Parts: sequence; structure tokens; C-alpha cells
Amino acid sequence: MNKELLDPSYMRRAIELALTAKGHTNPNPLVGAVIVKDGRVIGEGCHQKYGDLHAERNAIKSLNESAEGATIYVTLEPCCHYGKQPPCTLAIVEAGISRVVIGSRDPNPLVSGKGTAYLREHGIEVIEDYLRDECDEINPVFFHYISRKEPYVALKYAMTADGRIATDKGSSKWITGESARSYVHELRSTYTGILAGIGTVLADDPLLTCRIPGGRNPVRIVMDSHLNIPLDCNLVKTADQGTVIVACLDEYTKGNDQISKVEKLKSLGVQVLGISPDSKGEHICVKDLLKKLGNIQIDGILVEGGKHINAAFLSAGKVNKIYTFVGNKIVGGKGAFTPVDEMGIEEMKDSVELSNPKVRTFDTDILIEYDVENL
Ligand code: AOF
Ligand code: ZN
Repeated sequence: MNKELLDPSYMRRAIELALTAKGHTNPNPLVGAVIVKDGRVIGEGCHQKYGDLHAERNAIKSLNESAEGATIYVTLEPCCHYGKQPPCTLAIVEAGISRVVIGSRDPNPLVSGKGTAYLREHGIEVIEDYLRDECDEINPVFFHYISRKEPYVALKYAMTADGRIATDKGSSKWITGESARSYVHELRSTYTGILAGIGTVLADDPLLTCRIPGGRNPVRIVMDSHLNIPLDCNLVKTADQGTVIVACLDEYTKGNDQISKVEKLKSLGVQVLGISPDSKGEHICVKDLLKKLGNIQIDGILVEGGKHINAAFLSAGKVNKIYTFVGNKIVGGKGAFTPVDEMGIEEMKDSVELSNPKVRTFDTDILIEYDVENL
């Protein structure tokens, strides 16, 4: 049977389907699939939720006719292992599909080339790397996490047009307008975790939830080296409604005078994570924190910290993305309320380089989204 020419619009439809599950598949990837026969879409689907059916199986399930001889466009190499779900390659073979067009390669060591090999061994034509860049773009978090087992880190901050995150007095409400702030809630629902510092908790008593309809609340993580979190703050009070993790120095979790506070927090539903100290011994070590968050399947975090936390993550070389919101305001001042604290960089050549800028506007505010180069 003659195969029709490949058509990018089918893969773009698969990408669109994949993105509808944003925030619900972690730590699994976003994946979409479209089945085409005789120039018509006869089935489509996506991976909707972690642990549920994979995209290919959902597309096959949606069929109202035989897929014998059809082409499936799938944004990620089909899996060939038994995990929470059986292999997609098996379903593709059983459905009689004769051509598989793949966007991204799957770096998961359980799949990584084995999926395509299995399909070819079963006489199926496989085309790889089709619109690969576009497909890769939807899963930066998955690609990072599956190979490193630690979360992808996105820093977010809002500054005035003169680069301030607050006035000299510390006033910061609000730098950006409503629509930019509502986009932050969208971001909160796409990253598995949100991280703030104890300073923010003490100053603002935030909930750190996602407040848009249909949004998913992130796991809330507080960097609190010396376990200063008040037992009656909003985060602790709502720990039974959504995960709250307090990351403190290891010593506080190991039999000193704070141990009773650790026990109290735990009894209120808060998870306490002991982290080793940084090189100065005063604060928790960012690298150890990420390793431990990775161990509990947190694949990505949105860091909404202040200048100290931003500097700590950047200095550790552990930032993958930066969301810089620029509000249409100027406050001036002498204080050092800028987004990133001192990092010991003296020469411009030693700066942290950002790449791939993408710019969006929200009313009178701007968002610049960067990838971070020098990890
Ligand atoms: C696909 N299609 O839609 C997805 C894939 O535990 P499981 O069974 O859900 O397997 C998770 C792994 O399968 C995940 O790490 C990734 O390698 C792959 N995800 N593969 O063929 C899909 N979500
Ligand atoms: Zn699969």
C-alpha cells in the first residue's frame, strides 16, 4: 500500500494534544499521538495523567475503525517496557499500524532506542526526529529529570523597570499587574514544586497555591535552614490539604533541641527534609536539596525566592530557566533590592549567560523567559 507523504500538521496536532495535560503527567513526559489513514485522522490521544494510559494507547482506544496499515504520529519514542503501563510498542504492533513517525527520542534508559528497534523488528517503518525541535520543546523538565534524577529549576522574579524587586522600605506589592500575576499561577500549576524562602514565609505568610480554575497545586517547599517556620503560618495550617516540605539543616532533624519542633511539624502533616550544610556551614546546600527532592520524584521546581535564594541557586550552577517579569514602574532608591544577591562575580566575562530569550507582554508588563547556558 502506498503511504501518503508526511504532513507536519499531524505532528503539530499531537503536540497540541500533549500540551492539554500540562502539569498533570509529572514526572512523566507530555506526549500526544495522532493516527492517520488514507489522509484522515482516525484516532488521537495524549498521556493525560501520571500513571494512566500512554498517548499511543489512548489514540488506539479512540479508534472507530481498523488502524491496519495506518501511520501514527507520536511526539515521543514509544515505550517498550512494563512500567505503570504496558509497552506502547506492543499496542502499535497489535493494532496493525505500519508506520510510526516519532518527534523526540526518549532518554529514559528503559526505552532509549529500544522502542524504535522493537518496532522495526516487527516490520514497522519508523521515521525518527520528525519536527524533533518542536517536540523536544514541550518536555524540558522530563529530559532533565530522567537523566539527572534531580529537579529542573526555574527561577521567577518580578522587578521594576529600574531593576528593583522592592522599594528601600521593602514594599513590593505589586510590581506587575493582574494578568502577569495570573500567569504566575499558571506556571505554578505546571511545575511539580514551588520553592520559597523562610523570609517570604515570615514576611507574607503565603499559601503558595495555584489560584486559577482547573489549576493543580504545586508541592510547597520552604528553604528554612534554621527551622524558623511558625507553627501557625498558613503553609503549616494547610499542610493537610497539599504537600508542604520544610528543608532545614540536617542537624535539626537529628536529636538536638529543635527535634520537638520537627515532631510537631510532622504531626501537622509537614514533611521535614534534613539537608547538609553549604560550604560556609550556615545554610542548606542547594545541590543536596535538589538531590533529595529528586529522590522523592520532584522533577521540576519554580523558585519564587528573593535575592539570597536566587543567588544561591545561580552560584550552585543549578538554574535551567529564568522568568524575568518587568513591571512598568520605577522606584529608584539606595537599597540593594535587586533580584540576585552578591555572587562574587567581578568581571563581565564571568557572568551567568542566558540564552534563547522569549518575550511576552501582559498589559503594560513584560516577561522575558531565558534558558541558562553555563551549567
Ligand atoms: C510513551 N507514551 O504517553 C508516555 C511515555 O510508568 P509508565 O508505564 O507510565 O512509563 C513511564 C515512562 O514511559 C516515562 O519515563 C517515559 O520514558 C515513557 N513515557 N512513553 O510511549 C507516553 N508518557
Ligand atoms: Zn508508552
